[in-house]
Amino acid sequence: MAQTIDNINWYPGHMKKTRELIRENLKMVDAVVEVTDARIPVSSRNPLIDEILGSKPRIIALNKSDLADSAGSKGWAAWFEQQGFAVVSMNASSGSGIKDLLRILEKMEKEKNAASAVKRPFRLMIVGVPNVGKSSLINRMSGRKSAKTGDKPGVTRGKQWIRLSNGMQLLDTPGILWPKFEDPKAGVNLAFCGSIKDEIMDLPTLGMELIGVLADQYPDLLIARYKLEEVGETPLETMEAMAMKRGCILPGKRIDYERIARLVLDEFRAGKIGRITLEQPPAGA
Ligand SMILES: Nc1nc2c(ncn2[C@@H]2O[C@H](COP(=O)(O)OP(=O)(O)O)[C@@H](O)[C@H]2O)c(=O)[nH]1
Ligand SMILES: [Mg+2]
Repeated sequence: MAQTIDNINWYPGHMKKTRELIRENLKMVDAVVEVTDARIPVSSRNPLIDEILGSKPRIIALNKSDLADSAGSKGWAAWFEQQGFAVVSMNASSGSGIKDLLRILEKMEKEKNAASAVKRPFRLMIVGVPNVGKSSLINRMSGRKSAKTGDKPGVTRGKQWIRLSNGMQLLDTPGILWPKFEDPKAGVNLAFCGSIKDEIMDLPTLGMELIGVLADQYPDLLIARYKLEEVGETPLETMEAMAMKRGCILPGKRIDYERIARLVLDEFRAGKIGRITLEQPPAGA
């Protein structure tokens, strides 16, 4: 079952504090892993990320790649690489891709050591918007269950460095950045992925919007999963056909829009409809 995530209540003061905290932590680290959701690599990034991180060596992690279309992730990796970033496709839950991430970090460490006379442990931190998998990644990298998964910002009592098996040091608390909540499209994408409260719009509308996107971008997956003849002319038509197939019917033979919406959102978030990338890289990448 997909979980509903409470939003951190972002307000200007909180945003400013977050930025300051990250700026302080940036002084101590050699590299940053920016975690994104591979299904929505635009919507799942903080709007000021480049400004906040500056020129600090950075790896962009396309996380939850198990849920994303592999062609989509390849396209995104190419696109981010064109922007000059190191990229890794990964699954912080299973650990797949972690080795690639470590290999990139070790290469960064070598470059840094070659350039500096004084050697000290290579230090990193993880940043990203809520629910992209930051805590899961910290747990995976450290090999322990220390970081709480879920969205609540942990209460930080002093910085703790976790020593990794390759000798690097990882900051135990991630930088939690605010999402692009001013961009309605990003808000909807984040809601599709369960990363902000569903209440961004009413549930039947959110479900219908998702069905519309899936009918456009992945009609075959939708047809296969819900045993449809074809996708409808409109999202509403498709939604109604799906409701009939799944028995989401109320007394009086009325469509249970609430139930079919819940169902499609849950199945999408669990990856049951298939591997889906909702945002495609710009053409030409
Ligand atoms: N399918 C899948 N789920 C993941 C992955 N990484 C994290 N999750 C799940 O996504 C949710 C949010 O993860 P969490 O690490 O708490 O994200 P955080 O808010 O960025 O710290 C949890 O339910 C995780 O189990 C992944 O690569 N694939
Ligand atoms: Mg977390």
